Amino acid sequence: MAAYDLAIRNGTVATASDVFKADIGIRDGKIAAIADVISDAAEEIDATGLLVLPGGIDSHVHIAQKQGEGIVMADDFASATASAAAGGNTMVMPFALQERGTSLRACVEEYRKLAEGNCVIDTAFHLIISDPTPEVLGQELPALLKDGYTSFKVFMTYDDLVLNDRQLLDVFDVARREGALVMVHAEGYDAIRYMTEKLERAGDTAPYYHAASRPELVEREAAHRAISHAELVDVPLMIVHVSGREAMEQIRWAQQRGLKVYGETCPQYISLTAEDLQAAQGGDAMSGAKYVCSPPPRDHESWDAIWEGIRTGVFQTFSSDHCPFRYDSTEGKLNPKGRTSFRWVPNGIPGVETRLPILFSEGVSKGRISLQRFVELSATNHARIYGLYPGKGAIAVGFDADIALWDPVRKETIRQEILHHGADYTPWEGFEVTGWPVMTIARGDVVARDGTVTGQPGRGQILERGLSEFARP
Ligand code: DUC
Ligand code: ZN
Ligand code: ZN
Repeated sequence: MAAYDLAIRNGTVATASDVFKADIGIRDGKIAAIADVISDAAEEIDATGLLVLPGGIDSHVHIAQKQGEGIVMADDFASATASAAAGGNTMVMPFALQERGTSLRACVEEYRKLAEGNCVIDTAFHLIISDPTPEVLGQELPALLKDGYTSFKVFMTYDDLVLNDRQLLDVFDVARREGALVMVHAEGYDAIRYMTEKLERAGDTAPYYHAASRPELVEREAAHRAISHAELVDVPLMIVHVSGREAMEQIRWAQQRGLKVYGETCPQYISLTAEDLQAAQGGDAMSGAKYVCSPPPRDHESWDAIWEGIRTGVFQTFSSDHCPFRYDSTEGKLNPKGRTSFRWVPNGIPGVETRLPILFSEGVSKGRISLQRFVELSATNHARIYGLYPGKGAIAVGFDADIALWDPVRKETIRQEILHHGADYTPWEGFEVTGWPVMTIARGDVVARDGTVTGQPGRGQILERGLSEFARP
C-alpha cells in the first residue's frame, strides 16, 4: 500500500512566510509530509512550473441570504461553493442572518438546512445580529458562540438591519464577555437617508446616484464611531469592506493608538470606480445597477489608498463580499422598484470566483505585494482571525490538504461565460489578469481543474470554529 493517497510534485510552495520547492504528501485529506521528494503515493499531480498555495478562504460572502420582498439572491450553496472552488478557494464563510422579531437560533438552524448536503467546499457561518433583544444577547448569542459560531456582523445602515449606538455598545459588550469577533458594516444610516432623499427630490434616481448617496465621509464617520464605541467597551473590531482612504485612515489611526482594530478590503475597491455605475454614452442607465454595492467603488486615488493599506498592514484580509443578484431579472437588479430609484436596487455584486485572480494579478504579478503577502491576505489571516487556525489556511503538516495550484504566467480575460456563479453577469467582464488558479484540492480531493468543477455538492463540511485570539480584548 502506498504511503500517501496523493502527492503534489515539483511545485513551488508558498506560505505566509516562505517560498520553497517541495513535494507534498497527502493522506486521509490532510497534509502528511512536505519533503524534497515524495514518490510513494497512489496518485501524483505534476506541479512543474506551478505555485502550490493554501486554498483561498473567503471570509466574507453572502449566499442564499433572505432579501426584501421579491428579491432573490443568485446563488444557492451548490453554485456559490462551486464558483468559489473554480476560483481557487477551499472554504467560504457566509452569514446566517437574524430577521427582526425572530429568534437568532431559529434563523441559524433554517440557514444551516440550506447548506447541508449542498456545499462543494467547506463552509462556516458568521451571524448577523439585527435585533439584539435581552433574550438574544443574554442567551441565544452566548449559546451559539459556544456552538462554534464565533463571529458576527452588525450594520450601521439599512432599514431592516441598522443598530443604534446603544445597541452597538450592548452587542460589543457581549462580544467582549464571550470572546466573539465583531465585524462592522460602517456606513451611517442617517447621512445616507438624508442624501438619498435629497437626490430623489432632485430626480437623481438612476443607479449612478447610489455612489453619490454614500460618499466616503459617510463611511469614515461610521468607522470612527464604531472604533470609538469599541474603545469604550474595550473590544476588538473588524471593519469590513473598506472602500478608500478615509475609512482606511481611521483604522490606521486606531491601530497606531494600540487598539485591536482590523481591516478588510475587496477587489471592487482596487479595480472598479463610481464611474462604472454610469452607463456608457447612449447606454441604458440601468446597466449601472450591475455595479451597485455598498460601500460603492470610488476612484483611482482610492485604489492607491487601498494598496497603501494593504502594503503597510492596515488590512489583514482581502475578501470578495460576494453578494450576487441577477441583472436581467425582476427578482434582481432590474426589479420594478429599482427602476424608480437606486434606493431599491439590491446592493451587492458577484465576485467569489474572481477575488483571487484579481488580487494575484494586480498585486503579485504587478509587483505590488509579495507572494507571501498574497497567501496571508487570501487564506492564512482569514483562518487565524476567524478561529480556524491551526488546521486551515497554511501548507503545513497536519493541516487540511486545502491547496490551490496556480499558473503564475497564464493570461486570462475574465468573462461571464467562464464563471460558475448563479449571476448572469460579472462586473469584471473583459478584465485581463496574469496568474490563474488551474486546480483546487480540498481535503485532498480535486474539486476544480482547468475551469471544470469536479467536486460534488455535499462533500464540503459545515465547520464549527474556535474562539479567535484576535478577539481577545
Ligand atoms: N454589505 C455587505 O457586506 N454585502 C453586501 C451588501 C452590504 O451592504
Ligand atoms: Zn456590509
Ligand atoms: Zn457583505
